[in-house]
Amino acid sequence: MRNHRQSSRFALAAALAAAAISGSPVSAGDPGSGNWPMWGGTPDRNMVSSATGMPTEWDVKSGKNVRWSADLGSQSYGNLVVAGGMVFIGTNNEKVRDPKQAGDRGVLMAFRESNGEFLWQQTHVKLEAGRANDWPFQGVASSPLIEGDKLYYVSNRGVVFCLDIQGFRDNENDGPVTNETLTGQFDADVIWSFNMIEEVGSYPHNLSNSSPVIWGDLVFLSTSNGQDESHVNIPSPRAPAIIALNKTTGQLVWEDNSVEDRILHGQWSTPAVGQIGGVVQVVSAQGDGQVRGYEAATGKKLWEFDTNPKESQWPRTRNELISTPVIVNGIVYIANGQDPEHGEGVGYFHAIDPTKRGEGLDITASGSVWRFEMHRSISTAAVADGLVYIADFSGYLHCLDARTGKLHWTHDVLAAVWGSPFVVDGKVYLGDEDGDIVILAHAREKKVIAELNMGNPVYATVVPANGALLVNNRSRVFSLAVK
Ligand SMILES: [Ca+2]
Ligand SMILES: [Ca+2]
Repeated sequence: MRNHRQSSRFALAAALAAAAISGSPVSAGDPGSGNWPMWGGTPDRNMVSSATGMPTEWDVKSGKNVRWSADLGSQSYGNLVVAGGMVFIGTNNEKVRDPKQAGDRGVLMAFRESNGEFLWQQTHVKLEAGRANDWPFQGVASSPLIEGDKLYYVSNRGVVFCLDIQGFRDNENDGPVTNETLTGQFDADVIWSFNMIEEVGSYPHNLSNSSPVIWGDLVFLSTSNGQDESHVNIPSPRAPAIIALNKTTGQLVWEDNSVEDRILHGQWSTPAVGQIGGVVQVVSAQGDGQVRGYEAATGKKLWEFDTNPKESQWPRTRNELISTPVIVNGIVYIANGQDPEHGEGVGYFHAIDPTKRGEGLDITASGSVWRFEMHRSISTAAVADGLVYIADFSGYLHCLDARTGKLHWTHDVLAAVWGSPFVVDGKVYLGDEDGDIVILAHAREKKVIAELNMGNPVYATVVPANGALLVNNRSRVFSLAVK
């Protein structure tokens, strides 16, 4: 038993986990703009960037190679994004910035990218139902998405928001929503919102955490619909697992509920979008342990793949899906696992070819390119130059051959991993619960370059943007750059 891997009380990695080269929404790569405008940078969610000049040494105590840092709340399970000269991140309200908005809340904060100046925030009181739907002090765990001057994310109350990235600092109240009660320069300007609990009947288990993804006019989200606190009942078996909203109006365009009453626990994965077999598809990892692909424009279900062996049994050997699917060259890569609260266990990492066809829509047999047995994981993969990096919750980072799944090497970080490996500048960066970030060579042979401590647990994934490496620990965000 490795006690140091024990995790603090529930928290949904999620977004993190909670789990590239052009601006085109269907190509694998980084956005190519210097920014990092969504979880994974682009809709394929691959944790890879073409940025260079990333720091490999810094010291958060002495300030070496630290451009700036800024306070967050006490727990920050979302992942930051960078766009429009700003950094956006979800956290909780233990760093109260407005006495009128005190107490336990989910918070989305905006900072200036150049110097870390706090710009504005949106806060949300907790759901009245309490921990069943909105776990205390977990904050906002959705990673926002920025497109143009609009920001999309999901609050701890299960509400999808579209905000103006300038807030009220542009002296304009953007609509249709114009009845905000707080309209100061540090407050958020809401454009529209969509309440997934009221509108589609979602019953989020412990927390709503989905990170939005956009293709065309549509924004796609997981509803986080799940079991109640009994861990037996599913109060809302008819609620969709995934929805598509019009990004301009916030209106529901399509929804799908293929999971029905087979939710193992919660639904905390986040969708990806990519071109597969000539079709733009939304790929969604759902609460029955299955990954499903949909035609993005219509919601027509195209395929489904079970990530668990037939004989497996929840919760001992059957897993849920918290990691985000990654789409590279038409192949879907994803790990299964369980809520960190459930501890360690066996898990699987899959490479899936969704162009294969099987019985009906089930491609579990025909679509399996390869499978790698590891520990349970809530991390998302990084795929670059024929190599796949995937970490598991037990603290092992694996480097696999992308074509065959053959193991090249494993590195043990000796602590639980909630975040995801990230490939940038010829290196792999990975944070852990001990607060360390390990840097290894992006190569077929294992080479550790550095291990640097961030002061407290790192549940997030590093983000390269405009020459800096941004990363947050539980309570602080840092911009790191070679001076
Ligand atoms: Ca405005
Ligand atoms: Ca407004």
